[in-house]
Amino acid sequence: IPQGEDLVKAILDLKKEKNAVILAHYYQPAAIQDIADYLGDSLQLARAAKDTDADMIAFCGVHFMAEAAKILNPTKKVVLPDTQAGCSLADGCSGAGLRAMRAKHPNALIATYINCNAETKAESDIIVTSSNAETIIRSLPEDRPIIFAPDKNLGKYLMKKTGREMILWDGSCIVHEAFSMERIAQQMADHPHAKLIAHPESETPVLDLAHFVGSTSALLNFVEKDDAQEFIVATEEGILHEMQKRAPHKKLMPALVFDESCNCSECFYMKRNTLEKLYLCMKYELPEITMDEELRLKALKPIEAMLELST
Ligand code: CIZ
Ligand code: SF4
Repeated sequence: IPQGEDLVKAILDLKKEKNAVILAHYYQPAAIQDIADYLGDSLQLARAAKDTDADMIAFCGVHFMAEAAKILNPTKKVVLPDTQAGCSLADGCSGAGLRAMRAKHPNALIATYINCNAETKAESDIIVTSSNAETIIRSLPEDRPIIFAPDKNLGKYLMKKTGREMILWDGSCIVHEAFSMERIAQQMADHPHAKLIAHPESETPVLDLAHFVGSTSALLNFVEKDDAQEFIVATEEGILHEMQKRAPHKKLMPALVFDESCNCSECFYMKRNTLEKLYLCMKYELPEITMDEELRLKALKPIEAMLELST
């Protein structure tokens, strides 16, 4: 495997040779973000995957996101650097689990966060992301109960925002649950001019402390546009790379976590991807995401329902 600058060049050569596009999530290691053709959050990347005319999509993110790319654009070859790049939310909610929940609440609509695998999507009525969840929940018929899966923290936040009761699946993101309200309160006392901004996958006490709560893209926009010059950021630390590029003169601090030996929260799954593995997956076109067509069509339906409702 080439190293350093040669590695970057080899990846760019492969991209041309194979007419590939590199999509990367904001939580990816900085070197991968820098080489990507398109950087985005889960909703933006799903759209980019749907619209691309490249022959191969090298998806630098976690497994469920690469699956979503395949669901939306099945004629493309979708490869991802490491199939072990999972997600605690996706792993904690199976299609069978949702089916059992539907059996208990037969009249309910199931709204599922995009952080789930294809089987789980296939059992859902509509998919949401953190950018469009509020709008979508508000648009659901008032006379139907709502089951919300798999993130209970986002679910609780949405119930508060929309006033809609929901039956919550008991799942969470290990990265966003790592934040310590006590340590963040101390951090705010130490930096009295800093604004705390948080992703709604964080726990309620952190969200209650925050000056602003929003999706990955909303947090980026907020830091860029807001008058404040200092921010404490309660979401995965990878985002600070792009945030700092967009707001080069602002001071950005990762929010503190329970574990006092760490100074930020990193998604271990997202960080499994490396430039070396990206090179290898493009060269050998493996590991490739494949999907049974019947499952794909079932999983596509609730994603299309979401795309229709979000601008
Ligand atoms: O995986 C995540 O935690 C998030 C917030 C993904 C995304 O881009 O919405
Ligand atoms: Fe999953 Fe959390 Fe990692 Fe996002 S940050 S991929 S929700 S484990």
